[in-house]
Amino acid sequence: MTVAAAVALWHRAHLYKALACVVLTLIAIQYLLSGVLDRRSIETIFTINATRYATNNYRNHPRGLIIYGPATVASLPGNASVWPTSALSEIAIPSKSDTIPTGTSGGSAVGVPNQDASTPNTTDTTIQQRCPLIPPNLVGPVAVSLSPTEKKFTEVKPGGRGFPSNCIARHRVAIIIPYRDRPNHLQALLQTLHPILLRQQIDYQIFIIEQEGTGLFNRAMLMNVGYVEALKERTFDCFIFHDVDLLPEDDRNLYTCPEQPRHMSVAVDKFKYRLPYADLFGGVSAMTREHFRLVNGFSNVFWGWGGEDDDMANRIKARGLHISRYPANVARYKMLSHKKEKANPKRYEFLKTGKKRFTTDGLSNLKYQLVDKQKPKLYTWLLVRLTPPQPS
Ligand code: NGS
Repeated sequence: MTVAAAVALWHRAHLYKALACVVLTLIAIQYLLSGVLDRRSIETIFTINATRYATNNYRNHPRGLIIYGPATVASLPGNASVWPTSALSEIAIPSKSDTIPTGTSGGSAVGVPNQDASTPNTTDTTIQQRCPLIPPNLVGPVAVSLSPTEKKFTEVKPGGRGFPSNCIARHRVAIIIPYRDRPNHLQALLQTLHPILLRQQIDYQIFIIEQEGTGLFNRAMLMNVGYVEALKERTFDCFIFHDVDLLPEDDRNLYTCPEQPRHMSVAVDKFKYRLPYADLFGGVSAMTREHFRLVNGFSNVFWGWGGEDDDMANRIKARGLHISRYPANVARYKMLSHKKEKANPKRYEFLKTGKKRFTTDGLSNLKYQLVDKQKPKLYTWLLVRLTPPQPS
């Protein structure tokens, strides 16, 4: 081969390389543009980022999205006008699935007020618009106060119900709070929660499920009762299970249910705003009505402190679901101080054998008596007598 022929060959090889680069760049641009509104591609991005955070020990980095298991961004809130860029680096786009639920559980078509629950006022025919995907009045971090204030909450209806007055809510949410003997905590939580939920433009109702008597507390069973009793009132499509001692510190932590069960109290001051372990599902968590039924609710066998939330995490995984989370700089909570409760010595044993009981222990064998029910201004209160499940 002559020198000239070799040079020509060399040039041609470079030309092919340059062409390949151009083609790849065009494919990448097209992929990015088409993927921007495509949830699947966002999921891929999230999966990559989640892996990066996990492998780099950034799991609890305040800017890190924490999603364990296959990532989902089903209803991660996202809108550049509301979310600070620090939170938005991985959550930039409202997902298509963060829309009004459809089907039997769902909301109405646009412009048609929903007669069930999302309609602010069924007699008000002037309200025709669904609320925006991203609530416009969020403020971000909120100051939490432990001292009771004299707020009037004129927008809250008896029984602790609220809904937006100028648009049709996208979410019908029951907030279930297992309760006994913590009046100050309850007061502080209600004062914090109502303004946040109103700003989030959710159609919601707060249920306090109080366990009668002084026997061992059964948080899980109370939450099962809350689910059953709330559904007797209205067809809620989302359930938030909320400890009474956790005050939300940021209103961007939306009280809604994404496509996957969501652990909401990711960063708690007691744990220095770090997630203690990957499968934690305690504190505050959100599940759709369907998912909660699918996993047969919580187990009823956990009397005393601990383990029932871990059992729920196991149920979630056993059903092929996974726990999703908002970033730790948004999903922040302050824990109110209280005496440490007596831990259930059997909790690890129950956790180990839990799988055998998933289908027989939960909503399916729940027994209780409703002793009293009242609707004061800020919540719906139910006093219940729990019947321990018979050993199966
Ligand atoms: C774990 C408990 C969970 C509990 C979590 C955080 O150890 O039920 O601590 O608790 N699991 C077991 O005991 C098996 S906290 O300090 O927030 O009350 O939710």
